[in-house]
Amino acid sequence: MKTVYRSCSLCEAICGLEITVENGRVAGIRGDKADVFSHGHICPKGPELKAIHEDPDRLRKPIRRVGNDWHEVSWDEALNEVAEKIHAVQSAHGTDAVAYYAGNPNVHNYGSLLFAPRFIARLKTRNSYSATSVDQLPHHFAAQKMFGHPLLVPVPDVDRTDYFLVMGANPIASNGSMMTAPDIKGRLKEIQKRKGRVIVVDPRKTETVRVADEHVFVRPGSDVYFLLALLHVVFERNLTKLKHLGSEIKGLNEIKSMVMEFSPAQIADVTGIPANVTERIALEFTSAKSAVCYGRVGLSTQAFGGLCQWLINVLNIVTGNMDEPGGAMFPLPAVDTIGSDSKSESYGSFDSFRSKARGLPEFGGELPVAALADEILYTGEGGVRALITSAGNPVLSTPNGGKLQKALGSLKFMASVDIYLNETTRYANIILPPTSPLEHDHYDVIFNILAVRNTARYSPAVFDPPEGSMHDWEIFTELTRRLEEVRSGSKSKKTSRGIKPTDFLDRMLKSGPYGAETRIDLQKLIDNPHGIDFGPLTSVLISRIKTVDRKIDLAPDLMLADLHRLKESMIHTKDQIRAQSGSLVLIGRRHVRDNNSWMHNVAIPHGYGHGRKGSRLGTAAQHSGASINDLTDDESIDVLTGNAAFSGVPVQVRAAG
Ligand SMILES: Nc1nc2c(c(=O)[nH]1)N[C@H]1C(S)=C(S)[C@@H](COP(=O)(O)OP(=O)(O)OC[C@H]3O[C@@H](n4cnc5c(=O)[nH]c(N)nc54)[C@H](O)[C@@H]3O)O[C@H]1N2
Ligand SMILES: Nc1nc2c(c(=O)[nH]1)N[C@H]1C(S)=C(S)[C@@H](COP(=O)(O)OP(=O)(O)OC[C@H]3O[C@@H](n4cnc5c(=O)[nH]c(N)nc54)[C@H](O)[C@@H]3O)O[C@H]1N2
Ligand code: SF4
Ligand SMILES: [Mo]
Repeated sequence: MKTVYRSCSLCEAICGLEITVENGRVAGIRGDKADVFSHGHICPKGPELKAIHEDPDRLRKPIRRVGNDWHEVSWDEALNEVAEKIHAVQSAHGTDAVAYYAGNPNVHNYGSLLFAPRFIARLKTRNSYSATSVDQLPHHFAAQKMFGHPLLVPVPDVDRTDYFLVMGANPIASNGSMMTAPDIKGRLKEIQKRKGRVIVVDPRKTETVRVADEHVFVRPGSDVYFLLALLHVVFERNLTKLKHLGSEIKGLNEIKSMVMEFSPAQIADVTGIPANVTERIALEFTSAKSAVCYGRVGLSTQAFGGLCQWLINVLNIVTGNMDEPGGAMFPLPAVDTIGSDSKSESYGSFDSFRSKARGLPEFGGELPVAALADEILYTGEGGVRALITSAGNPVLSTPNGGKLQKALGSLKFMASVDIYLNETTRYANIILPPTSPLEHDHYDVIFNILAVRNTARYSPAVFDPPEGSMHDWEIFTELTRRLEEVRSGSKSKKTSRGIKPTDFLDRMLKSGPYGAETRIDLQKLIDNPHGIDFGPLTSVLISRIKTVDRKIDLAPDLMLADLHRLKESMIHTKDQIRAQSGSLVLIGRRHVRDNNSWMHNVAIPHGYGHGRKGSRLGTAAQHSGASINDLTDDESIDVLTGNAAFSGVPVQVRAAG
């Protein structure tokens, strides 16, 4: 019997787990009480890592599709075929003819996070997509434009705030997002214990609303007006406080004149929020000892998602709550990819090229995934003819999934790196299944950049990888090597097992912000299996700003320009509300036992629709409901950022025949 301590890779809370192993099998998974960050907390999903590991439906060998049948093939054959087909399609139709899609679990897997980028770069394609553009893209967009780096995303300092204004997030079900905070329920209760308040702005009475002090109902998609009106009150009553950021910002006057047009009374019809409520919340926010506004998926997936995330930052800044305890703060992670990033400009590129069919701009080198189906269906020169996916299920997770499904059927070649045969990977010609989450080590490179406390924890593998299996990162390394070989027509002398994720980790830890001070390296993390605590967040923003002039831009040109679209839309919306009173709009949600489109084999109840033909999941999953994304529209995007706008979809409901 042995006990292994590691973080849970299923959601952003990164809870510490205590996993006991007996006779080569998981005997139990509990919360690790000694964990420096999560102190024993877990949710019902954590223990399901055992079920995923043991799930007979989980793929363990590469498989090839012949017609509707799947056959096992050797790794060597499978990897060669993928490399050869990529090369063949690119030779015939150009490098852009091969597209790449990265799904959500990649950010929970440091091997793929660190090694997939090199493969994607070698594909030399403009058709790179990810789940970012159906999720948090507006956060990165606002961060890039205001602070100069897409990952300089502020997180709410929940452990010290006195006033938590939550918009479009349901952390009690999701366990928090762009805010790594294990046991968020406990942390919210602590706010209330110290006489602070939690206010939730949401169209639905959610699980989070139930533990909050106040629920503000908002008409879906109208939050941007509410944010403008809050700022209106702050400026009109001269309540701005800039504190230490006063000399670091620019654009204050532009903001001030712009919000004057949006008074609480003017936006009341559109948002459904009475003027006196908006005014009161603005006053409470500015008079609280500390306050923070936080907006998540419900805000990002709107037609004005980019403006929403921008205005949230502006509100926190002009009320003296940015980079201050209890406000929105910036973590200083032990592996600091922001601090070490010298060319942030290229990482945060925007509109340096556009998608062929719809002319949508790229951000950070990626095109909006809402454009993918059209790129595949584009028959002219430059259309997508082959697709590689990694850890994703865009047929269920992206708008108008039915259209994408049809498009996938028309591809010349598709390959997927995934542990399941799902509604998307079933269109692949080859599926390359990596090791299970318990068979590889892990370090939370991304979530420590978004965490409410500075900590570090290394997760060793629980089991050795089975003979003849491959990790995600090894698959990418091998694909890169073989692609180079077929391209050059000669065997490469390089061995594929050169640098490992741990080499990178050790180096980054040593050169990171705590490397010299606490002599932190991989060995030190191994010696501290419950993690190392570096304490609460500190004011670090000024030293981390990456804009060219080192100023925080409160009023980026692109945001100001997008306000014109907003003003037109406001007139529009008022007409629509009058015309369609009583009609319904569809919004998204999450269930605590869910994980996007997967885990439906092992946990109960977004991402349904497994009843589609060809689904191989268990019958429970197959009968568990329809896909919301069969109803959402791929044409409906936030024009500014390209993020899918699939919350607030007008629908008609009638009795089934
Ligand atoms: N209508 C609507 N649609 C939404 C949303 C919404 O709120 N409403 N939310 C959106 C959001 S926020 C997101 S993030 C997307 C998610 O959308 P996607 O990222 O496209 O889909 P997931 O369901 O997360 O796909 C997970 C896949 O990864 C595989 N997988 C799990 N672990 C690993 C691993 O370690 N390695 C590999 N190679 N594969 C692995 C699983 O088998 C599964 O097939 O959905 C979006 N879609
Ligand atoms: N249990 C579980 N946890 C998860 C996931 C999961 O599938 N299951 N997925 C993970 C992923 S990939 C992500 S990105 C995070 C997301 O984490 P959260 O952002 O917390 O996501 P949701 O729980 O979907 O909460 C979104 C809320 O937005 C509200 N909403 C919808 N439209 C609007 C609107 O127009 N305005 C406002 N104000 N609110 C609106 C919805 O009613 C809902 O309460 O969760 C992660 N954690
Ligand atoms: S809250 Fe998230 S990280 Fe914690 S156990 Fe549940 S799924 Fe895992
Ligand atoms: Mo997500």
